[in-house]
Amino acid sequence: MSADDKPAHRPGSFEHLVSDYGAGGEFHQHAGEGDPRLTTAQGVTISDNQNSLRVGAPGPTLLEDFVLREKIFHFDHERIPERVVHARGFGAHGIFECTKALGDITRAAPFQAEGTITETFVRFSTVAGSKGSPDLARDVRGFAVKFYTDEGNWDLVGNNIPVFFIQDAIKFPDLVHAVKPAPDRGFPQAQSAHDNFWDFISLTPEAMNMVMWQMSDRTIPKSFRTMEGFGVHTFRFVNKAGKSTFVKFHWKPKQGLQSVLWDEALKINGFDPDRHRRDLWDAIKAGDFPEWDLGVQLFDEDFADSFDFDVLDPTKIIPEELVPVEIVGTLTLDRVVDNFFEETEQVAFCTQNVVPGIDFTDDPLLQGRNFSYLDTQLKRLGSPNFTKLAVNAPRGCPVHNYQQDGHMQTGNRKGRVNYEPNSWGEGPRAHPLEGYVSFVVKEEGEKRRLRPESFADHYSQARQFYISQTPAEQGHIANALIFELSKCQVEDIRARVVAHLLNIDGALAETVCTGLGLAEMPDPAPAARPTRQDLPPSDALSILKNGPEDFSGRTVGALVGNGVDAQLLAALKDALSAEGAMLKLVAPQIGGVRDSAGMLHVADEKIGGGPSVVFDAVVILPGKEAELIAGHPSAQDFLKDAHAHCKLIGHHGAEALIAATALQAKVDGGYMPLDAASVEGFVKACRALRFWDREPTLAK
Ligand code: HDD
Repeated sequence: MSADDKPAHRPGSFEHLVSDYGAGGEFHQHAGEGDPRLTTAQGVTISDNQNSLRVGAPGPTLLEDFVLREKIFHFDHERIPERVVHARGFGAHGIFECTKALGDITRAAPFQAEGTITETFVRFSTVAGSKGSPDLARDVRGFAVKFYTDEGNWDLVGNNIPVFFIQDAIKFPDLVHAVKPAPDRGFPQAQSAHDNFWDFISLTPEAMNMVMWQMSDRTIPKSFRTMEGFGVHTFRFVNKAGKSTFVKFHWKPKQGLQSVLWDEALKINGFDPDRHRRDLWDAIKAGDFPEWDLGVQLFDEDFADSFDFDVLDPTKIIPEELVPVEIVGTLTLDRVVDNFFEETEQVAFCTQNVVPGIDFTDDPLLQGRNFSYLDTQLKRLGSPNFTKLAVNAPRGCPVHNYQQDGHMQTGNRKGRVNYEPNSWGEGPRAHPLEGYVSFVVKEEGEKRRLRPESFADHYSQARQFYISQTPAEQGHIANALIFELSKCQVEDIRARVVAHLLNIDGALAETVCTGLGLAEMPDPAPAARPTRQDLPPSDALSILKNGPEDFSGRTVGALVGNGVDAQLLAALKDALSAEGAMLKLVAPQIGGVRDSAGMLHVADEKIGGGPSVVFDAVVILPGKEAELIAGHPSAQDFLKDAHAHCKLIGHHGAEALIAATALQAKVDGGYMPLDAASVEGFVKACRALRFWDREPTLAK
């Protein structure tokens, strides 16, 4: 609990509950001396906030009671429409520091000089679930960054996956309808494991690359802090001379990539549906500020012409091996919001928000997005004046224009001039040199509804993604597909997806077909282009090949009992703190345990409230309470889950618990006996995050 989470009054006291009965028998709870006065929205001090104005006791309540009516009226109107997608999200403030100037490539303000600091606001989100849905849903994560640059706001509205399901914005409403709860029954919530989603996907071959990413562990990140972000589309950088360079944006977490396992995700959702938002809040509050490097892939028309795929096709990546990612700056999130609604809920990201030096391309998905975001903000926020809200208003530069009035206007210009040109000698004018100038592109062609042929290869990069994964990751993709398709009730839909998998990887299709118990392998789906077998694997596409270098920022959960070895506990705490990691205690009571030297250690969680799924590694140190802990079902789950989730397990005196969970015969190299001398070795082993060798043994 941080200082500002602590209540002001003494523990156990009722001093802030000053209550009495007035002379007429009225019950009051009121301010103490010096407390700020409670007022109506009109500033009138309220005498009684507990009782409405009545005739007699209990009496009819009077319509005259403006205090009651104003309070209820405002409450009745508190909700605004949630975002049609990305409704569940969490935001934080930060700064972006340029570490490599790009003045020759772009005139965009954040990149003009090394060391330039630009304020930012970031909102992470899931896509499909409603505002109250759990954080660990299998879903794409939004990664939206608002840069308050000196030349206006630039919004980079990306995801944690570098490709998208569809190639044209016209298909977006269908995609979203298909994944959201079915309209007749209103479920399932926050999941893609249902017929409508897979029906749509199985009829949308262009989605297959994204489906591979979606079925990978990318969609169940350990934390927002351990996922990448991508701008997805190809954008343009434009320099002062008007020269354009294509650019793709990448956010690379300094914390390393890390995801959870599907079974963990399911359990975390039950134990702590707010896991990701709590994690970000706690880390920032603790001063452990998460950081991401901003990388750019820069390329020109010649590369675009020679590349195997169309750089305007948002279902394709450009492998880092072909165009390296150059790091040009670092984003640091260092401040939580003061108010969730005012900032996180009301922040309005728009892909159309670009600044001089950044421009769009003809990517048909991006073009459609540029309409959708501005449009949706009016619906959500109810007024075109949403740009005046502090979280949305530009910070580094003045705003001068003749836009006026509208709901909740607070910033109309003073004076009589509200048009341009005028001869009053007042008011802002456009500036042809400093203003935003769209990059000049010659366009020609027939006006038709068409999809370019250069967008036609739907499988080659899906295959490339799949073959870039480690065997463990490939196994997770197969399991995810089997899980999701098993939730589809219509066998034909399952078979249609397997038919697409055949175009990606025969062995994967075989595993999924068997896992589903399909009567027979379907024929491959008709493909507009044959799958290329020659695209080489790319290490950048794997999570496990891009994990953290150390165990910093991670947490070990210690199952402890009274009498826990004092020396061992101290050594463990020291070793973890030297690594930048934390130890959390899970004890029979939240009040804590006394160690072998009689010292009290307050617990972070009670057994049952702190399951091993929320920790990166565990230690079992039951002290004198080995039997009691061994008999506790939640303690057994703690160990069984840590085992099943391939976690490192340090232990001392845990034989009874290991026996109670029948794991004696399965103790492997991921189990490490602990004493004060071996804790450092344990912490080093934890850097691997998982003991993957265990995974193939689990089903046996
Ligand atoms: Fe979108 C929100 C990311 C395609 C229409 N989108 C939204 C957010 C993110 C993305 C991160 C949440 C912003 C926030 O935190 O407030 N969207 C993407 C990416 C896409 C994408 C990376 C593909 C590359 N989106 C996309 C299309 C359309 C939309 C094709 C419509 C044609 N997206 C919206 C929206 C949302 C939105 C309806 C809902 C709430 C909002 O905008 O502010 O306009």
